[in-house]
Amino acid sequence: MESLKRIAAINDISGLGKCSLTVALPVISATGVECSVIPTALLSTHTGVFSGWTLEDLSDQILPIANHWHEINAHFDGIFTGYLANPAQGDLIRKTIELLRTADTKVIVDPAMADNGRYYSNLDERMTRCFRNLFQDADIVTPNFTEACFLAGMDYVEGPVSVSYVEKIIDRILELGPSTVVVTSVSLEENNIGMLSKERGSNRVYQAMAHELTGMFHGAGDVFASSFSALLIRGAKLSDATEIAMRFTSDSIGRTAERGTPRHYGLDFESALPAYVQEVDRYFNT
Ligand code: PXL
Repeated sequence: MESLKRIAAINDISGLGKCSLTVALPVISATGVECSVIPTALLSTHTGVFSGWTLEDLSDQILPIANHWHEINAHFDGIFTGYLANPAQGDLIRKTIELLRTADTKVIVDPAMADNGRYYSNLDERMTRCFRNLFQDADIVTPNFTEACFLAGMDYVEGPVSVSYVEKIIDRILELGPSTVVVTSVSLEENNIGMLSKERGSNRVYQAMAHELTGMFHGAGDVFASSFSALLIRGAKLSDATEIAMRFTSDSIGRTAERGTPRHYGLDFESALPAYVQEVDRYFNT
């Protein structure tokens, strides 16, 4: 029988406005994978749209938690990192990966720092340097288009872009260390949005596209990255993990728009979970 896989999710906990760990925990569990957590910061809400949020930086907790897990020989099939409260946390995460990684651990880095051509509140280009360093330890990275442009040192362009432009960005990111790059929120034509990915040593760019609903959907990147990471760690093929995670994300976006769920509260993934759990079950059990 398939053994229960375990992911260490390293991300912030924003109490309200689903993103980061309040997405990673339910989505990874629903994918049939155990989710252990190292919170990088505690916030009252995420920092997009909301103002007046509180933030407690948890930098001083990261290594003590990782050291404890190392001492008790906890095994992780995956390490999945996201939002960091400051650029210095990058080195703490690299030490954490060194402590927790074994030969069969996949490291997935989601460089959550920017969207729509701009850094999130409180963050700046020091975060790009931080993630470039962290990518040396990553197997798979999942930047959105804005983050990918910043990390590759290429101009952010609004609106549809060509596959060759995205491939150039991906090739520059592959040089930083990861063996697979998945760029999310890429528009290749009006009203379409999706993912482009490429693996080192392959010259094929894989695409998964969906119809785009207008407007900003907060936490969509976290829903995709959490589902994608858990599917991969559970053993899905890269193309299948991309497609299933994208379907779940666009289904959640569709339900958010349909039910009029306030967008800054995060994606309405709850109503998309039952169909997702069934799809995951069919995928791994047939
Ligand atoms: O969804 C990415 C994210 C994660 N964590 C915090 C954020 C954001 C985006 O705004 O503010 C705290």
